[in-house]
Amino acid sequence: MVGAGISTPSGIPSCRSPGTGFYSSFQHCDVPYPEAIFELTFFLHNPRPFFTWAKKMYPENYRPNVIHYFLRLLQDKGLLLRLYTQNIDGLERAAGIPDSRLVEAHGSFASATCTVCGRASPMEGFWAEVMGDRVPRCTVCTGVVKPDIVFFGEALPQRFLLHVVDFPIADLLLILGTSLQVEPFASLSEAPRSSVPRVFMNQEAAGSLAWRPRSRDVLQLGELVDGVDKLVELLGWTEELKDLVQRETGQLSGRDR
Ligand code: CNA
Ligand code: ZN
Repeated sequence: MVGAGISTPSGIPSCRSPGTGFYSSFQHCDVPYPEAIFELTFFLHNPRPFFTWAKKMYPENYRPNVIHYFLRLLQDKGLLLRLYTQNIDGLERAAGIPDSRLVEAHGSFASATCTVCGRASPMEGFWAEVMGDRVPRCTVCTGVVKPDIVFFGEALPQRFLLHVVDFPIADLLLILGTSLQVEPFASLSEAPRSSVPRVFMNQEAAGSLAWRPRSRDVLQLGELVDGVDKLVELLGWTEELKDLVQRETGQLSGRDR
């Protein structure tokens, strides 16, 4: 299970970091309260603040970091049953986690849909509008187009239900970079069998791991990159991860040229 904290080393602020979190960046915008930019009623009334933020999420702006590649290494070694992410930045996919292993629980910017007629909207046109500071509109009915990220009160994607089959058979749960405040995602932390170790790496303790700890829990508090480095070293994978990062980041920058 991962959250916004795994992407802060890629330069994407998490929600609640005081001063730098993206909720604080909306204090001066035309929004009644920061979370409103992810509420459907507010979005339909005034989509501009959302798209001002969405512009910063343009996929080319960010690259996966060592934490994403650690998850990729788990996948390459056949150890990753599933990756449940709350992030909508698409960096797990960019790091090479295949669709079949990924549950983007809060959706992603990979696709977008008209809020009026429900037609899928081509993404090139969508980004051209967003990057040009215009609200993207449906070419058929002129309705506002919304990326398929899950707003407050919206249903999670069908794939989220995979947790029903995954969690009972997992033999380790890694929880990285999340404040475990958003439901129903947060409650997945309680879904593994009670004998299954949960390894939580985050700046601070949070959620059920703070208020209902289990005897086999491992908490690695502090900077996430340091925590992941430490685990990778204990596993003897330091060189392998370094090679993977070099190979992949080389390819990504090669693609830019
Ligand atoms: P959150 O509530 O912002 O919590 C993030 C957690 O990560 C906090 O406890 C931070 O202290 C911790 N953290 C941040 N950086 C580090 C670091 N470098 N080392 C250690 N700990 C760190 O975010 P959640 O994911 O828990 O909340 C769920 C929301 C946030 C989801 O709906 C996301 O869609 C949404 N979000 C996503 C992104 C993204 O896609 N990258 C960015 C911001 C918010
Ligand atoms: Zn339409």
